[in-house]
Amino acid sequence: MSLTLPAGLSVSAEVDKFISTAADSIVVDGERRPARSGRTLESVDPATGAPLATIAAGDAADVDAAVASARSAFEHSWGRLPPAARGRLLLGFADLVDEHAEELATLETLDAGKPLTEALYIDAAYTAETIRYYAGWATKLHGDVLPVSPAVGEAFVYTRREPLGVVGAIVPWNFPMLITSWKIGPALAAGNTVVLKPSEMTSLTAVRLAELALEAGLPPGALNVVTGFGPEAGQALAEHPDVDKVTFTGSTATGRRIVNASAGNLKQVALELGGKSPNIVFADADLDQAVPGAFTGIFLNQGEVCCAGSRAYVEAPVYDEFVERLTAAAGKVRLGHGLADGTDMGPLVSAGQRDRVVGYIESGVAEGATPASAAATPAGGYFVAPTIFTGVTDSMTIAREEIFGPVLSVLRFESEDDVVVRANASRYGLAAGVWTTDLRKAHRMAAVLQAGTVWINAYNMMDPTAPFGGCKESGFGRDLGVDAVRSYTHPKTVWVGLD
Ligand code: TXE
Repeated sequence: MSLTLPAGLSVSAEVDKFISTAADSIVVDGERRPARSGRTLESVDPATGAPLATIAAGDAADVDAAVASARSAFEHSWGRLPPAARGRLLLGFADLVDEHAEELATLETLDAGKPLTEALYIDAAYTAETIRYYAGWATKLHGDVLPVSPAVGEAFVYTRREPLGVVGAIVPWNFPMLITSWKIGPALAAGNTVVLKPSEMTSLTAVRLAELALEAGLPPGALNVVTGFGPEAGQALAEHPDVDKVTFTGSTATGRRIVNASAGNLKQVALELGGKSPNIVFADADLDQAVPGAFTGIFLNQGEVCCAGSRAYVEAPVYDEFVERLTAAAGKVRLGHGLADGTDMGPLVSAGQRDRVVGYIESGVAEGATPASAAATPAGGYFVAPTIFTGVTDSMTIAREEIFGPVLSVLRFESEDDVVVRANASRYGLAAGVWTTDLRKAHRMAAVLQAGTVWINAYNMMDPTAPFGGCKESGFGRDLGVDAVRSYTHPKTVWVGLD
């Protein structure tokens, strides 16, 4: 298939060539292949709605082959390498991601819609950094010598940090390659092998990453990719009896299915799910920081961010000024094709996601809130203008449910005690933001907010060293940081009798 782009836009020959071969998108045993069934699915450019790529629609048979390949690599190649060798190969992989950053970012923009600058400086850059960070951990995972007191005899007891085996990684469409790196970086560094199931809407960069891993010298089978639909390929991976752990980022509804599917062989599960994160602006905040902070907190990546600060709680004395300044900023957003110069915000990922977000905007109006959205939306494509709701109450649907689009509810609060109760009254607990110049208040808030991450006078800051994940129905387990790499290991206890 040859790529159709709006007038004036173009991509490199290598991007065009990669897209034209995308039907061989299943990577097993170091080879790209079509689905065993021969079935395919279509990926679209969400900025135009035009077909983008035909990719393989893998199913349980492809998952079986990929898991067998991963098991073999775990037992015979990747899993047998000394840690330093794994670390060196992962460093080479990270360097190749950097070398191909432009190509990867272009693929991500075409597939997911996000502006190219974001794809380049956030997605591609931090994918490389994450893999590089975990390359370092390959040589730093170790057990302990234990001070035991045996009832009988003498013993020397130590633990070894062992990899789990085969890891199934199921990732979503909002940060396809970045979230992939959050899973494969620590899993591979710890000596596991991986079967990756990208979203059916955004599979291109996963396939390209797997090719780059092979080019870097990772053995066939260390990183396999099965593209396909969630209920087929994803479900088969979550159920597979020879998968030792499944790590998932996506919706809370699918997270529940994965927990059920994991019960067959009692595989380990880590879930990073949805959120409805409060972003709290106190009257003593520096509004020159808080307004742009709340803006990127909700509008980065078109609002398709699991930790988006989608409930802004603003203290009464600064409420009007905050709303006025934020609405003015939102009105200036330039929506457009992610590859076009000057685009601030791209389309949502699919027609379905656009319809879901528009449905939420309609529900907000129907329940009595007032929307403001002044930015112009281009014709064609799945664009939704940044929308700011005032007159929102905590019980409205738009204040309770994850929208996953550029829609913000701004709620007024009167006191610290009031806002803590309201911020925590959510089934989610992924992230929270606090804007204040009062140090003591900031730390009091950080302690009481029910969230996996609390940002103070900041929002959406991430780093490979900083654990990320949630509590309550936002899931359990952590991506990133040392917590993540440890979670892909288990401590094996070794007793040596000394008598
Ligand atoms: O997500 P799914 P969807 C939220 C967001 C969005 C909503 C729906 O609110 O509007 O979810 O998005 C795979 N077994 N988030 O339906 O289904 C699927 O193929 C195994 C928040 O696209 O969770 C994809 O690879 N896997 C979120 C991945 O799960 C299955 C990011 C995520 O898709 C499966 C995305 C199954 N039965 C959506 N069904 C975040 N927290 O970042 C689907 N999948």
